[in-house]
Amino acid sequence: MVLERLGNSLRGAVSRIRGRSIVDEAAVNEFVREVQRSLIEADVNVKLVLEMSRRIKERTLRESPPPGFSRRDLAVKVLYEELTSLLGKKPAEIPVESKRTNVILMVGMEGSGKTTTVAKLAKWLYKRLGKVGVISADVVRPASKLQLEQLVGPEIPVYWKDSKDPLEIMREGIETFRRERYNFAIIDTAGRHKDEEGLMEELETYYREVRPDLVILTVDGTMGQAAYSQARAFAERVPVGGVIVTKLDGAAKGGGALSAVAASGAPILFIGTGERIEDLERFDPNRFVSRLLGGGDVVELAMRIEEAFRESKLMERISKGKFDLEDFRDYFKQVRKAGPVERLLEMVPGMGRRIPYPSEDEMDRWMAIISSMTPEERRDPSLVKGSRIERIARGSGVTSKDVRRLLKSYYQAKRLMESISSESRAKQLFRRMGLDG
Ligand SMILES: Nc1nc2c(ncn2[C@@H]2O[C@H](COP(=O)(O)OP(=O)(O)OP(=O)(O)O)[C@@H](O)[C@H]2O)c(=O)[nH]1
Ligand SMILES: [Mg+2]
Repeated sequence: MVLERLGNSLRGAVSRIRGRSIVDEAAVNEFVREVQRSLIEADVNVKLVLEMSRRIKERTLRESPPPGFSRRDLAVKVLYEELTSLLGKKPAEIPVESKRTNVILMVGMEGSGKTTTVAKLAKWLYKRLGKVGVISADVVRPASKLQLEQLVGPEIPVYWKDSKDPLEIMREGIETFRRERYNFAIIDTAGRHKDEEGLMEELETYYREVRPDLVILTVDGTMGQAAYSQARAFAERVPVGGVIVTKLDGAAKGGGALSAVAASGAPILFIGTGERIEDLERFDPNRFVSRLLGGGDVVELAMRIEEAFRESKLMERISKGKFDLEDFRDYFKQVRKAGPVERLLEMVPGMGRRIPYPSEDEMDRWMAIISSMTPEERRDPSLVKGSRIERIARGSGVTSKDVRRLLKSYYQAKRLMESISSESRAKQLFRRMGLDG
C-alpha cells in the first residue's frame, strides 16, 4: 500500500480518538499533535502542517456535532476533509480531442521516471482511449528506445530515428502517428536539471516548436517537499498541464511530495506505484485519503455527518416555519448532486415516500423558475401571484401553469415537512419518556 507508514500513524490517531470516552480540548490537542507528527515524518512542509492542524483544532472544537454524532466523529470528519484539501481539489481531467492526434510531452528531472511513465501512460491510454504511439526523443540516452520497447510491448509502436536532433525526431514521429490516425503520441525526452539553464531553454524550444496538447511533468516521490520548487521551476518555463508523482511505493516522503505538488498549484494526474507497466493509478484526493485512513468507514462517517448537518439545519428552518423557496431549491440541488435518488430521499425522513419525485426535465424547469424570482419572492413565496407569475414564467421561458405547478409542489412539501418535523419531535419526546413512538 502506498504511504504505508503515514497511513498507519494516521489510522492510529483516528482509532485513539474514537476510543476515548470524553473528547475535550486536551484530547483534541493530543489528536492534532499525533497528526502533526505523522505528517512531518512524511516530510510534509511544516508551515502547511501547522496551518492544517490549527484548522483541525479550531473546527473540531468550535463546530457542534449534529444530533446523533459526537465530537469524536467530528474530529475524524474534519481530518478527512483537511487531508483531502491538502492534496488538491478534485481529480484533474486528461484533456483530449477525439478527432486528431493528441501530443503529450513528458518532461522531468533526470531519473525521475519519465521513460517508465511514458510507457505506463501509453498502456493506460491504449486500454481506455484508443491508438497510442510513443516517440523516443532522448538523444542523451539512446538506450531509452529499447527501454520503451521492452516496457510497452508489441501493441504500442515506438518511433525512433538515428539523429542527434530531438526536434527532428519529435516532428517526424508526430507526423508518422498523425498520418496513421493515432489518438495519442507521447514523447519521451532527456532528463534535465532545473539549474541547467541551457537544458531548460531547450525545453522551451521543444514546447514552442512541437506545440504539444499537454505537458506532463514527472516528479520523483522520494524527494519529499523539495517537489515544490521543482514543480514551480518547470511550470515557470512551460505550461505544465499535470504532474505524475512517481515511486510512491515505499516512499517514506511521499506525503511530502504529494502535498508539495498540490501546493504548487499543478494538478496531480496520476501516481506511479511501482516499476511494472501497470503500476500507474489515477489520482483522486478523496479516494486517496479515504484509503489512507483505512477505507470506506471513515468516508461514510464523514458523509453521514455532512448529511446530518444539512438535515438538522433544514429541520430547524422547518420547525420555525421558515422553509422557503430557497430551501426548496437547495434541497433539490443537494438531491441532484449526491446521485442515487433513493438514498437521498432519506435526507428528510419520510419525504421520499410521500412527495412525487420530479423528473430531470421538470427539475431543470423548477430551477429556472426559482432563479427568475427576486430574492424577496424566494424568501416569501406568498408574494408570488397574479402578474408576478406571468413575469416569472416569461423570465424562465416556461408557461404560467408551470410556475403554478411548482408553487403547488412547494406548498405540498412545506406542509409535509412541517408534519414530519412535528411527528419526529413527538417521537423524540416519546423516546425521552421511555415510550416507543
Ligand atoms: N519503485 C518504482 N520505481 C520506479 C517508478 N517509476 C520509475 N521507477 C524506476 O526509476 C528508475 C528511473 O526511471 P526512468 O523511467 O528511467 O527515469 P527517466 O526520468 O526516464 O530517467 P532519465 O531518462 O535518465 O532522465 C528506473 O529504475 C525505474 O524502474 C515507480 O513508480 N516505482
Ligand atoms: Mg529516460
